[in-house]
Amino acid sequence: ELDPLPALTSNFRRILDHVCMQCYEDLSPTAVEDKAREHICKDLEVFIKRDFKGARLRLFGSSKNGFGFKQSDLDICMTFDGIENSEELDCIKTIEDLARLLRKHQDLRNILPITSAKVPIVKFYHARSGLEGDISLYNTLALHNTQLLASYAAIDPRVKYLCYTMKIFTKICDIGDASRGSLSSYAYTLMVLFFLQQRNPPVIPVLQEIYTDNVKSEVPVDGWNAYFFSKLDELKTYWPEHGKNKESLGELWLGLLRYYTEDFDFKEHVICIRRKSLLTTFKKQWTSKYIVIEDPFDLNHNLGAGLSRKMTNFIMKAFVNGRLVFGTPVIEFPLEYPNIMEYF
Ligand code: 3AT
Ligand code: MG
Repeated sequence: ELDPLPALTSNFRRILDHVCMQCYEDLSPTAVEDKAREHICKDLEVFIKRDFKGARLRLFGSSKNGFGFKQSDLDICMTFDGIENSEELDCIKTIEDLARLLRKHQDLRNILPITSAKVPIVKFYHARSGLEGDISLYNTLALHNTQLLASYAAIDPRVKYLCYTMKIFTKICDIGDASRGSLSSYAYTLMVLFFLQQRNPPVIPVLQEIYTDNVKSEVPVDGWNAYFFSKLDELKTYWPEHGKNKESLGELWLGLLRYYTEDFDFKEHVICIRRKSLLTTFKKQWTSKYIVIEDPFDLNHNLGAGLSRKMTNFIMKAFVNGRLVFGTPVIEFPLEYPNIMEYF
């Protein structure tokens, strides 16, 4: 029932490329800002080591995956040397003790332990940087999925441009906040990666299906296999399609909006980045939801599980509108556009 789109003019193609590129230029942190994030994490680690012997803090999420905004939160994972997993730990007590200690740190405000959630965390505001953050315990799979996303971002520069464009699109359309019933940035990033894997020719491979020695490697983490091919300098040897896709950024961005509004059958298939062949919602027994996104490591986790029917429709409408807006040529790129920071 969608109206056909007119053909892209070469001028409009350039405008689309420019818009996608600008999303990255405007909002990605500088090298100095990246350093500052590392510095805050290290400083907090030194601070908590006074009370928590053997504690380690590591950044993950968009501070590390290559798709961070200047204002993105600091996602920090806490572990202890010599303790393998959180089962050996009283998580709720640790979080409460940690919150008590963090209140004494001079740069931190609004310390808030949340122990009722599935993953207990302490939230904080770092006053000197203006960044919010949270510390979780043994969020080990998230460390691995962060590395997986970072590897995809390193394969082709179009990956990070498109993921930024997608994140900005979802913020502006107000469909990118999992705490308010929509999907997380992480879920939308998986949607971009899946599209790029399914494109013909593909822009990126399926790193979880590339093995160097023909034996299925295993990296066991919390009962799941977190293996993926990470020797990116040897990728060409194992993935001959590398570099075959020559589409421009704008073509891919519009291609993505068209893919999720015209081609992809949400009822039938799962958005799944760990394999090339399509996975059915039937096989997963995930037929009660319309948007189904499988976590690449925790295969029981459907990132769309929390979506209401109403929110699902709202998200799909945003994609339909996006297809129309980005698919209808304009002559000139508006020089005056609303300050994009207002949306964050
Ligand atoms: P922002 O720039 O902060 O919006 P992000 O990628 O850091 O993007 P979040 O802060 O929401 O996203 O999440 C931090 C990391 O936690 C990202 C991912 O490694 C993990 N994560 C987030 N949501 C999920 C989820 N639903 N399932 C599994 N891992 C998740
Ligand atoms: Mg984050």
